[in-house]
Amino acid sequence: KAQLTSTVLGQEIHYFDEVDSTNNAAKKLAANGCPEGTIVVAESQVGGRGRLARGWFSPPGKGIWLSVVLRPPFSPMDAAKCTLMAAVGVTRAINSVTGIGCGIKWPNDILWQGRKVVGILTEMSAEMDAINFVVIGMGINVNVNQEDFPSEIASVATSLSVAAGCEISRIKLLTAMLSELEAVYMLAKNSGFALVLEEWKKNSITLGQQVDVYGIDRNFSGQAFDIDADGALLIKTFQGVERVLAGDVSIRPS
Ligand code: BT5
Repeated sequence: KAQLTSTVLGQEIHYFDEVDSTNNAAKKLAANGCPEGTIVVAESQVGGRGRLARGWFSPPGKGIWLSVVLRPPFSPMDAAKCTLMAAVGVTRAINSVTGIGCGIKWPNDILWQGRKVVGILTEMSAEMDAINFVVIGMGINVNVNQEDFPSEIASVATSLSVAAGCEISRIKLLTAMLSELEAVYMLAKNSGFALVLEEWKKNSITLGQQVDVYGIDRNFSGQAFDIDADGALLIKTFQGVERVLAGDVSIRPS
């Protein structure tokens, strides 16, 4: 805690050697009234979660498995933008600590050379028109060896240490993440999401690409060309422009 440069995020820290999911622990704390900026970190997760009940591989000591509790004055409609905001903060931190060039794949992945190094899972509790809390979960493969990934994700996942060719200090990266995420959050709170979304676009590897979209209720293909003010991905198809607020996108190799 002495090394923290953030003033809100990480002022209350819950550290676990092993936990089912840091998001689950953070949601419990948040429901019990913990302050904004509370974080949960774990050496390992035995029930790490992705979106749509998918799993998240979280081996001990090799990653940053982190959840942050925010109580933003945003509307519940802004939840999707919290994921984009987190992606911008994490990208800044990775760039400053490692210097590897990584890019954001809409909506919640950070990739290096086409492989996932970070996944983000945002969960929200809202009543009526107000957010009670948002939990932003971030999984960063920091020092995972390539051969340690389970076979089903070995071809789509990699780590920062593989990318950089050396071990990365988890504490340096964690403190950078907290201060960058805090800065991006302040920016969104004070000036709205426009600048955050601009920065997201600059770091995006999705825009300009041919993509296949696996939406909540339909699948289609087209060219991703922009995100709108809600953070939805805009895609040119033969039928016109489609707008996707939630779903999976795969980028076609060019
Ligand atoms: C995500 O979901 O990418 C969100 C992952 C969020 C994980 C963090 S860790 C801290 C916090 N606590 C939690 O319980 N969760 C959050 P999605 O886009 O649905 O991607 C999930 C898919 O990524 C899986 O189905 C696998 O194919 C792949 N995957 C699983 N573990 C991975 C890993 N360590 N690295 C790269 N890819 C992985």
